[in-house]
Amino acid sequence: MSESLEVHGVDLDDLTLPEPTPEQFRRSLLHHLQYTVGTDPEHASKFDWRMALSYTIRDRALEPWFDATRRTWNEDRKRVYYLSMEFLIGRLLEDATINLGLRDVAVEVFDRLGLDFADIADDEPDAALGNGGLGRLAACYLESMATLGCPAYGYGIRYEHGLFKQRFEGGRQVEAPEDWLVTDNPWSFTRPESAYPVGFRGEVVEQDGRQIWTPQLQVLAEAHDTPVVGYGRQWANTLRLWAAKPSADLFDLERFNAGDFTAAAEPEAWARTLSRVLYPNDTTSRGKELRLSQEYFLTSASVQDIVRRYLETHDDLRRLPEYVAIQMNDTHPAIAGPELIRLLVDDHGFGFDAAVDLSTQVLGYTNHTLLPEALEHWSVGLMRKVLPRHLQIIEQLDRRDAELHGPRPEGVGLIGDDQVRMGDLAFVTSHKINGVSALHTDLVRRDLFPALDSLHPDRIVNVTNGVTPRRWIALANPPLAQLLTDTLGSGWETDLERLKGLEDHIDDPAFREAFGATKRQAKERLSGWLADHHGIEVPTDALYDVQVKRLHEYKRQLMNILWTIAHWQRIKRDPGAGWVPRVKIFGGKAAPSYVMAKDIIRLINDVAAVVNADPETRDLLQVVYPANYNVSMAEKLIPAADLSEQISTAGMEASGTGNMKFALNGALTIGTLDGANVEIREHVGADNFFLFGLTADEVTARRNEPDHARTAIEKSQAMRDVLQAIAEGTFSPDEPNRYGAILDMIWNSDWFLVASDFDSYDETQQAVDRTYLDHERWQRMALLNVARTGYFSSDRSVREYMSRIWNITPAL
Ligand code: HBZ
Repeated sequence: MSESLEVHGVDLDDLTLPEPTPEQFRRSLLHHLQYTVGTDPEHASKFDWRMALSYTIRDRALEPWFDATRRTWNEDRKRVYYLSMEFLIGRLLEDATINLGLRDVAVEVFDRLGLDFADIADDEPDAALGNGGLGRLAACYLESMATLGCPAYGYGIRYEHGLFKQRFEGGRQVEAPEDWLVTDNPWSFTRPESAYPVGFRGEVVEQDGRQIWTPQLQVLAEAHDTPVVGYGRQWANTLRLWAAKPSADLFDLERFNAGDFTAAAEPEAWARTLSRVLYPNDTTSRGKELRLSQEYFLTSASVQDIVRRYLETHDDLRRLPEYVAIQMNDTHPAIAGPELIRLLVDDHGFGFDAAVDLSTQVLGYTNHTLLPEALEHWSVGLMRKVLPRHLQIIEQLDRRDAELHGPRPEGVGLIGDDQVRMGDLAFVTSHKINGVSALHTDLVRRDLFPALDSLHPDRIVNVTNGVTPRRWIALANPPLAQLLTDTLGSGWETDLERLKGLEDHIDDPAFREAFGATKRQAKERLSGWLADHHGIEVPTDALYDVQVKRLHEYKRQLMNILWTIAHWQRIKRDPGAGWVPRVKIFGGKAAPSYVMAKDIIRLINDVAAVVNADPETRDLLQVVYPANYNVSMAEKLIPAADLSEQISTAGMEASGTGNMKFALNGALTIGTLDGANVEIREHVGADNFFLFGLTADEVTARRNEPDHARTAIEKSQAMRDVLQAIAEGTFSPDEPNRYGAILDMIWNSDWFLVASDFDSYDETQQAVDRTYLDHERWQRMALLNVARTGYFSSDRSVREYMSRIWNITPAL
């Protein structure tokens, strides 16, 4: 803790709150209920209680927050700036409560009031400011940076509407806007004093050898800060989200006075659209001017804020890399390089080369995908229109690179085919580029940046993803957390490799029984929640087989549902064969314009309707797909899973992070050698992992074989039976041809090799059943998954970023 400090004659230490007794906590809660929320216990709604609780908890977050901020200034520490278009933070109340060490007190106080803490916490809307893995990773890393005492800011956009809400109508996905900000957000502090102008379009003119950019449009980026408290309340960082506001001169008074009210308000409306909605695509977002403008809006405001903060206590920008590390979460903020160069050259008088060197030392770039459609490209024309000065800088960078490195092979360079390649731009303006799993990083080197890698062989490094055990064990799975604490003592939360200690207890039947009980409790919690919130009844004594993630062909939810059909057909042929009862659980959203993914959703729901209504199989197989999968649903599903489906076509899933959450909660993985599955399997041991399918190299080879799909289908009786049932309209009797597009794709193209991997998947699923019947064996395998996956804590990942990329030492 820092020394006492006096400001305006107030000793700041006098303002700090002591650790609350239950009585103090209760008083504070009731005080907020009355004086902040404006109601009394007699009339308070769940919302009122949740707000009062949030303010009570938030009060306790402020001390570590101020303290960490003050320490960082006083000790003149280096800071990390994590730039991301997405922060999928979910709910904050319970997470903050746990990290502040107040969960027990809060539960007790609510008990005494005759209320249920969990029920109140469940009232909070999810902050769904992200699509999937990339956004959730940013949230886990923020939490780990705070826990480790790494001074850091997350910079993002305060979308008014986060990821759309999903519901099903006749099995089809229907999207509705999400509106998390409609009710007050108790976690956010508006900072009107931290507002920056961000310019767009306009012209660049040369004056005395300098380029002067006069934007045609200007908006204001206004800061909204959320404290991110680390576990153990020793440190807290800031998530700063930018909201777009029209700047005063955007309103066209002249037009207004001339009576053209709508036109006068147009620029103002445009400004607000910048922070209106999150793009719901987890792959393509190409070509959209609004998306490019959003990316620049985030990046420019953040870079201005970073430079302003540095210059408050330093005057020599040449020393920026000693104090600032900026991490770009994929290429979405890759305009940060040109923006920093622009500020250094145009506003601070740097030469171009010096500005490039400096920027490169500051910046790092994390790649999350190899999918060609996900690699960002912006047309030169659009870039010239929206960011004319930045295009000049990119062209200058491209020429400089060509001069430095001589003639370049075809396809190399920042600009080609009239497109700006954002990956290459991010690469040349960063000192480190990282992939997110060992396999992915190898493929980034080999397939994505082979030329740049040979020019800069030390730049590409690996940092395998991780997840925070505070949210994904302590919060999501309290019974397991309690068992860990009882067995290992406290401390595993911040030193997850201690889970290894569980192996010492694996031969103790009582311990295994206690472990099994945590899974049972999680299943009971889940089945209660499914009944209450989705009207779905599921048995608790079945194998829970879960695939939850964005809908994408490469993730192969299709293969999973096809196998489900095969399994159903088999049960029907021989109902008495001693089947393991299974609940197949699906969850996830499809990008609204992704037709094939939406077809797959509909097929899953159609299969569910038929299978669940079948009296012959009902007790042995159920298919459920609760709508609107999000972070808080994940917190309920993952602890209850026995089997984790990680079945992407090898070489296509950069890492996966759900795979880690499941293993840490004692689910066994059925998976391909893809992304971090490879490392999970190495850690848990091949015997404790259900491996199937082609390897990444085999996938490449197989795709070159003509008719690979047809050949595979012809070899597989099971696959043919399934496809025939679909073609006959078994699952869409009123419209037998409903799945014609899927069938045509499987027979004739099958880029994702569903047919090629089907039999291997099928055999492995049967091995899953056999193993599950051996209760003790399954229990041991599950335990070993928990014990051996401590490596996948995001604390380990963040430490690697700190040492390999950011060159920063934590303050704790
Ligand atoms: O990032 C995911 C990867 O698919 C997954 O394998 C990895 O574990 C995770 C974290 O590293 N990628 C995404 O989630 N990507 C996006 O959500 C995305 C969002 C907007 C885009 C492109 C991609 O324009």
